Amino acid sequence: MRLVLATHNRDKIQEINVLLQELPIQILTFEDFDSLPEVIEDRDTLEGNAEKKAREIYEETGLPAMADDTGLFVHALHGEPGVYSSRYAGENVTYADNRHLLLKNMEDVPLKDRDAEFRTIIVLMLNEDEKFIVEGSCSGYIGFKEKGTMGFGYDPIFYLKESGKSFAELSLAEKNEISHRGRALKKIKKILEEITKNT
Ligand code: ITT
Repeated sequence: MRLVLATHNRDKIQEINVLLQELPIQILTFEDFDSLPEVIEDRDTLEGNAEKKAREIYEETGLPAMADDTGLFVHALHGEPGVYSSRYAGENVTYADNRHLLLKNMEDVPLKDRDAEFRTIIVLMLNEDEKFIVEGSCSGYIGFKEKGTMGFGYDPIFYLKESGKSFAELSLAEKNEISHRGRALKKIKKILEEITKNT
């Protein structure tokens, strides 16, 4: 079975590849195609955007496609940046720009009110009639400064309550074990195991 990852985000691809590597599946990315269209994420929910990405890439390639849409929901900011996490500081910004704006907007928020949650929705589109939707989330809080050098995106400012470590202080395997994406991917892995068992 071949599966196309409907994402241009190399950091996500790395996390997904590690978790699904044991499956008898050939994972393809945008690099395996001459050109895959950039899907415009114009829906106002994670599910809407994940569905759109998976569907457009499925229609373009004719192959099963899987898309992940993720957001960081900060309670003190009424759920911001949420669905707009990749463009929080504007269009064409860096991960660091987004983190700096978030830290600035949280400047006066005391530790007890800094709770946040990562949420991921993954849509797996096998064909026109078969679609699976799973979710995964991870709770933590926004620190006062960046810590750690691993991971990507908001990882250096997202801290876990139990250990006080930021996601950027965890190895890829440690992050995958407890993260929003790791949790969603474990559900997808079960589905794919069933599918490949019967083919
Ligand atoms: P695709 O749509 O091409 O998959 P994207 O980077 O636009 O890539 P999302 O909209 O799902 O992906 O992600 C929004 C942003 O949230 C992303 O750009 C990162 O800044 C951040 N993000 C996503 N997953 C993350 C993670 O596991 N750790 C830290 N930040 C993450």
